[in-house]
Amino acid sequence: MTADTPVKPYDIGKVREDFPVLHQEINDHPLVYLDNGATAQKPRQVIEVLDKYYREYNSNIHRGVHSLSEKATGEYEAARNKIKNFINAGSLQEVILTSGTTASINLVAQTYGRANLKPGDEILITEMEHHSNIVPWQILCEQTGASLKVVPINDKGELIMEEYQALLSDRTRLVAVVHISNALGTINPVKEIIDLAHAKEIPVLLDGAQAVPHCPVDVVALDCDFYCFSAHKLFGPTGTGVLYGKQALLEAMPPWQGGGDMIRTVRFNETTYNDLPYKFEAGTPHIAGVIGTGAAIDYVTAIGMENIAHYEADLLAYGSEALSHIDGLTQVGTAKNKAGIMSFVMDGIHPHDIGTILDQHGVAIRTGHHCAMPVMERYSIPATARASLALYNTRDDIDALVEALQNARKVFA
Ligand code: C6P
Repeated sequence: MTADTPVKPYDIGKVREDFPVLHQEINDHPLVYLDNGATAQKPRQVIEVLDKYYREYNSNIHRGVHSLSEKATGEYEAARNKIKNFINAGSLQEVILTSGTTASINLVAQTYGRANLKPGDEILITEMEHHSNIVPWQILCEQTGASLKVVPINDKGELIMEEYQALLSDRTRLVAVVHISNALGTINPVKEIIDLAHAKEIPVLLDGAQAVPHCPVDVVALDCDFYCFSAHKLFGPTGTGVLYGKQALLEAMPPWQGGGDMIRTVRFNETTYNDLPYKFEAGTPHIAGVIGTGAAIDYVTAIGMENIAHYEADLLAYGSEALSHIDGLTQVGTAKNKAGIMSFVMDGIHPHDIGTILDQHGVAIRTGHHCAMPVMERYSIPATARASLALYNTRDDIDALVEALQNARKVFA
C-alpha cells in the first residue's frame, strides 16, 4: 500500500455475516477463529459457486465439445483471468494453476532448478522459511550437487540484510524467500531483496502463501521471477494454488509432470508439449476449486486489499498490546514490519496445553512448530502458540483470546 492510497473502512458486521462457519458455538462458547494462517474460512459467495458447479455444470475442461464442458472451461479460464488481474501478472501464460504453494515451489525446483543447477551452485533461502521452501531445495541439491545457503534472522525475527548481501555470490543461482513469515509474521523487504539479487542477475522466487490474503501483491511492481500461493488461505478452496512465473523463464523450463492437457501431440517416438500455461498443468485439475478461487478473489477485491491490510494492521497493534500485558507471556517475532500473526510462549505452559485450554473457550489457534522447525531452533523453543488474523476478526476476538489465556495461566498457576 502506498502512503497516498485512500483507505475505506468496511462493514465488519456484514463481512462476518458472509462466513457461515463463524456463527456457531464450540464447547459452549461462540467460536473465535484465530487459525487463519493454517487455513481461512470461506464466504458463502465461494461456497455457492462450488455448489453451483457440482449441481449445474460439473464437467471436465479443455476436452469436451458439449455445453457443460464449454461452460466449465469458460468459468475455469475466467478464474485464471481474475488471478492474473489480482496479482497484476503480464499475461495469462504466466499464471500456472497448481494444487498449492507447496506444489508451486516443487514445480520450480524440479524444472527450473534441475535444468539450471550444477555442482558448486548455490540456492539462497532464509532462516524463517516454511518447510515447503526448504525441503524442495534440499531435494534439488541432492539431485544436482548444488548447496543451500541460509540468511540468518535477528532476535526480532527480521532478516539480517547485511548477511543477505554477503551471501549473494557469483555461485548463487536462485534466491527463494518467504514474503510474510507464517511463524513470526515478519513482512520481508522483498523489493530490496529482489533488486539486490537482480543486480547480480539472480532470479528470485517469493513464497506468498501468507501474503496474498493480507496485502496487495503486484508481481510486476515487485519484479519477482516466481510468486507462489495457495487459495485456501485466501478464502478459497483447499487443493488449488498458483505459480506465477515470468514468461521467458517459464518458456525455457522443461515440463514437470506428464499427462493429459500438457501435450500437443503424443507418439511413441516423440511427444510435443502444449503452450503455456498448459505445459505445466498435467491431468484433470481441481476445477471447482479454481472456479471457487476466482470467487474468493472477487470477494476480497470488492472489499479492497488495501482496506484489509489497514484493518488487520490496526487489529494486530491492538492484539500485540493486549498480549504484552499478560504475565509470563513472551511474543516470538516482533519485527518492525509485521502482518497479523502473533506467536508466543508462556512460562510453565506448553503451547499444546495453551491450545487445548483455548479450545475449551471456543478459541481456535495453532500450536506447534508451524512447519518452520528452523525458526523454533533459532529461538531454542520446541513450539509456539500462534493466533493468526483474517479480515473478519475483531477486537472482541482478541479480548476472548486474552481472557482464555488468563484462564490458562490460572489453571497452570
Ligand atoms: N502454512 C500454517 O499453518 P500449502 O500447504 O501448500 O497450502 O502451503 C504451504 C505453506 C508455504 N509457505 C508458507 C509461508 C506457509 O505458511 C504455508 C502453509 C500453514 O502456517 C500450514 S503448515
